[in-house]
Amino acid sequence: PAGTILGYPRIGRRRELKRAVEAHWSGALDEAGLESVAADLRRTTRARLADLGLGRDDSSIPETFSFYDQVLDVAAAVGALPERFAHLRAEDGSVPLSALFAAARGVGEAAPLEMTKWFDTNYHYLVPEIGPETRFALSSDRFARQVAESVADGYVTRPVLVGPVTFLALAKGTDAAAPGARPLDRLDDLLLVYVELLAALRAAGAQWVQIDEPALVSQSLGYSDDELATAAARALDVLTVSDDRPAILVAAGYGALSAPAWRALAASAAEGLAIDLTRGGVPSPVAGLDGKVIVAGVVDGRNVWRGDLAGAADVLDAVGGLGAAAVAVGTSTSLQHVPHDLADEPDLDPRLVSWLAFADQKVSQVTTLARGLADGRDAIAGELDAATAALADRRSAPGVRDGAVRARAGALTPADRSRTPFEVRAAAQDAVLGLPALPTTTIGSFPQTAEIRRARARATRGEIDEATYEGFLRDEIARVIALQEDIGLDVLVHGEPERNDMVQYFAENLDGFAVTRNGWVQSYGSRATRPSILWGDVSRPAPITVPWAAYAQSLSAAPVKGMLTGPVTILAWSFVRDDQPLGETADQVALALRDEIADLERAGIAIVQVDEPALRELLPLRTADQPAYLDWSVGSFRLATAGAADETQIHTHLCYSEFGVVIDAIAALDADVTSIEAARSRGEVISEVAASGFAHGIGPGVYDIHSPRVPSVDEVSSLLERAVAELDVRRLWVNPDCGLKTRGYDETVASLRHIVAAARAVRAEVGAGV
Ligand code: THG
Ligand code: ZN
Repeated sequence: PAGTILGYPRIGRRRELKRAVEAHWSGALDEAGLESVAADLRRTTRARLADLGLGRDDSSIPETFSFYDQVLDVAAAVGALPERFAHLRAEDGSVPLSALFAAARGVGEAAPLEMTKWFDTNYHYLVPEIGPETRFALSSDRFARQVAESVADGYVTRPVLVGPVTFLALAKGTDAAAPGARPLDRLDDLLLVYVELLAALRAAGAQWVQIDEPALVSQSLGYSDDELATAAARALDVLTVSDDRPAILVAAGYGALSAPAWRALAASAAEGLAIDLTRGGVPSPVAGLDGKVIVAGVVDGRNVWRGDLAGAADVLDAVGGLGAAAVAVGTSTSLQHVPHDLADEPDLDPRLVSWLAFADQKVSQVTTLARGLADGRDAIAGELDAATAALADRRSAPGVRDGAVRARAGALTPADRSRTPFEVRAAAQDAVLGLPALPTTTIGSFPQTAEIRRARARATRGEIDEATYEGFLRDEIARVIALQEDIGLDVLVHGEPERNDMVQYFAENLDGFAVTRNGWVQSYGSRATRPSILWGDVSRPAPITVPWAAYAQSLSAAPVKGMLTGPVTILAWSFVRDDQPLGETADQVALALRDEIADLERAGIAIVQVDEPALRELLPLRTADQPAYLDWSVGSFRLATAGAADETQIHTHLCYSEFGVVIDAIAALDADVTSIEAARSRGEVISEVAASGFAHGIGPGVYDIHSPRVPSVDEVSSLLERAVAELDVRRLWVNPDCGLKTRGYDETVASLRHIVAAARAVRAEVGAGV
């Protein structure tokens, strides 16, 4: 194929798949109905991609449909779902759709597979559990059926599988694993099933198969570059032995290949290699490329910028010098990380639109560049010039560079990122706040009820006027404040009823951002977000959260926390401009938040929480890149918060418990109090925090809000006792492990009453009084 993409969004332009899957889960749509919606989506996708110029019958169109997750699909196909789901198999041993969904969502006592981030994207996959007891066997014909379906439709498309090395490298070991044993040790056993799977794809009519091996770009999976490269070489040796298979395209997106991986792939008998050329330069020539097609990933699969098309054409020329048998144009990754189509965004400023490319526009860029490869650059001169002109327009457009923002950022000094020593601040804060030992609080959001969502939707549609909507929000805040006082919490929140999404809310209220109407991107399973587009210099036209926080504080004598989202998280969950270093953009957001904190202080708010749940998410995959990231990310948080008075207590919240590499960074944030997840790891993180010497305030989450289960008072007390034993009791806080937005009120109230009771009991035990 002359041009191809490594994958395409699969949720549907209007989230058709989400609706169908959730209808199926609720019992409103039977399995046949769901399968038929899915088949329609696949059919529409193939037709759309052919219309955009990908070949109908030359394997350029990838098949990347998934009901839930591409890693889960492979786990099901190779029979690697954990034993606790074995009883859900069909009589012939195959894995039905119901078992796939059970593994994703849990059923009865059987907990779902864990979910974690797919490389450094905002997509989350389900983590396979692999141990000595895992018996690999071909257990689903779903991949082959999709190939047959496309053939019947008049296409020859390219099935896509997460590759064996990546599948195992992303897996976690089971309890049955011997000490030191790792999932990748099971490679040879797994390969036997891949050989069968490839034969089945061939029999169904596939001429090419794409084997995704992005693990080969990562140093964050617990395997060395050499281990992964050796495993890839072994895998391709085995997979290419038989002729009873499609040609193999090994795809390694999400970054530059390690040198050993590049050599191993080139030396293998795979027929094609797809590489990411948007991060790092063109790799050096190596032996073995002469028999291969290189799919040059010059179109970025994970940002929304139209980009430099002429520059991409230059890179293609350079790839031509590597001596491969052929060069094709590709995307750097699957397009699953970007929205479907700019044509669905009638509200966006046309000038901004002219700088952007969503999935369909990126497919057109690929086919344009492919035409240039085939017919020469002159044939696409018009398109190249138009892209170059759009870039120039973007550079000079109003708002992209704001003199006042730049002057302020340019005048920053290290003093702007540092506060007085923690002990001094802590004493000043204790005097102002007068909190008991083990103060109780929540992370910020209260349940977003159907009523709140309905009111917001009606306000958006103009069915109720602004004053009515604001009145509704004030009543909601008053209700949440009264409830927290009744429960007996020490530090209150206003509950965030005015926010749809903690990032989109700030994007809507800051200059430099645009928000989309239909720009959904799958986050996991049936869930999606609409990332905002950060296109210009960021500034704050007016206070954002202050009126809500001040109103809430006016209702109670207890301190009410101001609630902000931190600069790193705002960047991590948006599409961010690519024309300047992330650190510069982060500092602009930080300055806007710094002003917001100053206004909150003036409004009488004594505690401000600046959440950074994504701090760990943006950590680069390669260790050499990590220190620079931690430097700017921590620096921007400190810039946002260091203007606060000593008496103002700065909190932060992080949504995970894998401290490891980031513990030093968390300490460097210099927040007065940090709340983290601890409940799901049964408090192990408490020991990690203690061992790290972390000496600021810490709120290890005492129960898991991701489940509706109400924790008992005893359970919470024992977690607190463990924390008291290991950490400085003066620094301990008591809170759930995340926001309560997705929970119902019944379980929320019951759980919060239990943690307040547990905190009081443990206070009495340690003699701290109530
Ligand atoms: N906000 C944003 N990005 C995020 C998160 C967030 N990325 C990481 C993490 N949190 C992802 N988690 C979720 C959890 C729930 C949902 C999406 C991502 C979700 N979405 C609704 C859905 O798909 O039905 C739609 C939400 C909406 O209407 O805006 O439930 O918190 N920016
Ligand atoms: Zn959280």
